[in-house]
Amino acid sequence: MKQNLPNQEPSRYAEEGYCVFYDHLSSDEMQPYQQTLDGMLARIRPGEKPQFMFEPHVGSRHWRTWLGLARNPKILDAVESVLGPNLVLILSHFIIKGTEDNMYVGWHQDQSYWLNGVQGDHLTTVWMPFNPATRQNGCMRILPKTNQPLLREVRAKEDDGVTITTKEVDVTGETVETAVDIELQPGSFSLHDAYVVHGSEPNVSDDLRKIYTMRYANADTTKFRPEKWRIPFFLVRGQAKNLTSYIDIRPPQSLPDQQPDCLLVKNLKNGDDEKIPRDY
Ligand SMILES: O=C(O)CCC(=O)C(=O)O
Repeated sequence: MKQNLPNQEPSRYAEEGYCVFYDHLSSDEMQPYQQTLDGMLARIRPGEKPQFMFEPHVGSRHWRTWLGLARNPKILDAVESVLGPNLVLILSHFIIKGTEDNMYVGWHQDQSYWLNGVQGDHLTTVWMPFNPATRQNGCMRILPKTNQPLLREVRAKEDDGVTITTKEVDVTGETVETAVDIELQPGSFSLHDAYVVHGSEPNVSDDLRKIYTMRYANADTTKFRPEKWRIPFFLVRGQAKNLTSYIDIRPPQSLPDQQPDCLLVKNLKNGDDEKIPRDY
């Protein structure tokens, strides 16, 4: 199979729709996070699915750890290089693929999932591996330059209880030929635009594929609707003139003492969320 090389230039992010950042965090920096994630995976109960560990920076017992990672200055410098200086953390999610779950991620645009609470053309995802992400274990595949700021027609996909994608888009075989495999070691990460089309194949290796995603918005150009979002927005850097309701975690101030009071946390406490693992 032909291998297309990934873009490493933040200055080409706007055109390509993504960029990789190699070796930004050391193995010493990554290790505590890898250990924390492994503890979370060890607590998964029978019938629970690791790919549904949504919003750990708010809902998990390690929420402060994940909130801390989301404001890591090295990560925010990369995000700032493509979104500008005023940054809001909107979401996070572990996308873990098991060895036998056959989970693939269909071609999609992230923005089509978020319109309810976040609208804007300057949204990005940090896609960060906690073990090597390879073609064999189903690393993300990006279709470069598909990031025109418009939403493509989506095909609603039945929620089969396994997939995380329920809104897929059609792409031609010719476009798929241009796909770039985001193969990365821990310590490296990529950023992808919320309009760029991407997906991934199932994991056919003997080990889990462990990815964390952190999603950010440009605070100036994004329209936020906190009342429609089940977790708080967090200001991580710069200013947020367009956003009145948020939790300010800009370094060097300390992280909140209390787990944020929000719909997600209420649902988890009441057992009203049927997908997120109970004790993640
Ligand atoms: O991790 C993957 O395979 C896909 C990632 C993805 O869809 C996303 O981060 O938006």
